Amino acid sequence: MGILNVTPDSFSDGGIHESPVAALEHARRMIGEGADLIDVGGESTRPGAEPVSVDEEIRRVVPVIRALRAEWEGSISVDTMKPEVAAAAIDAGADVVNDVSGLRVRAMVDLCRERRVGVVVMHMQGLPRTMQLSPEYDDVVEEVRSFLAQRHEELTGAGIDPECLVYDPGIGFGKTLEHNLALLRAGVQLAPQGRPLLIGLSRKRFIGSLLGVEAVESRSWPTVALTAWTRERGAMIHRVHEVRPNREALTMVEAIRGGPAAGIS
Ligand code: HH2
Repeated sequence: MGILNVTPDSFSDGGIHESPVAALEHARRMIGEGADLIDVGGESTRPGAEPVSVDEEIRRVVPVIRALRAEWEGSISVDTMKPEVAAAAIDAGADVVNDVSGLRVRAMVDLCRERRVGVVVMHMQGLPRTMQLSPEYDDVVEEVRSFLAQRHEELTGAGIDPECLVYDPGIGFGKTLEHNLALLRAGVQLAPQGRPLLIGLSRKRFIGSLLGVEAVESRSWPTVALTAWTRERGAMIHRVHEVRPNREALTMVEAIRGGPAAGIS
């Protein structure tokens, strides 16, 4: 999953793909590098980020999704917590909703059921503006696992097809370094009912904390290493800023595992 942030303030690529033309170019590059899915976001969720209005978020994401859909048949997800934005994105051609709040708003649940889109259900403690102030858990792995299992029951109970659901522990969303490491260690056991696990760790702050580096660019190589490692722990979708090296790492892992890429000569 290639990340396309159409925002002025995202932590890694804020302001770079703000115009629809630049955003489309970047999407094409990521597709050329092997992305199966493009995740379009119009609101930064970095710690401390200010919320964006519905109209502004629609203004940012819809033209990009519409243009990308006109030329590409792959999956397009919209990274939003707002049902109004998700609805406009689906009308423009998105077929997956990536909701970092885990579909807290009932209208989002109804929309995803009615439009029968794919759904990424993520765990987050608190909200982006305050989530990193003092995250606390008794047992982070058990709490995230049981939150996702409970959401699975509730969402399928509300009529969403279980085949549409993908789960994500939400690395860095209301979690300390130790919490993130424990969740990565747990891997696939976090996903309910054998549903696919998505991991988003690309260039995140915990990598900088472990290595003692500030610049986000210094977090790219460790991201690639962790993509390979999380694949071994069962993750099936990897949300990344730089597609090529991560795709290459996955091709290597699949070849060793004897999986889908094994036939490549
Ligand atoms: N992380 C970010 C945003 N959306 N969605 C899922 N499912 N999982 C994640 O881990 C995740 C996500 C944060 O990364 P990024 O989009 O690069 O930054 P920003 O929120 O500042 O735009």
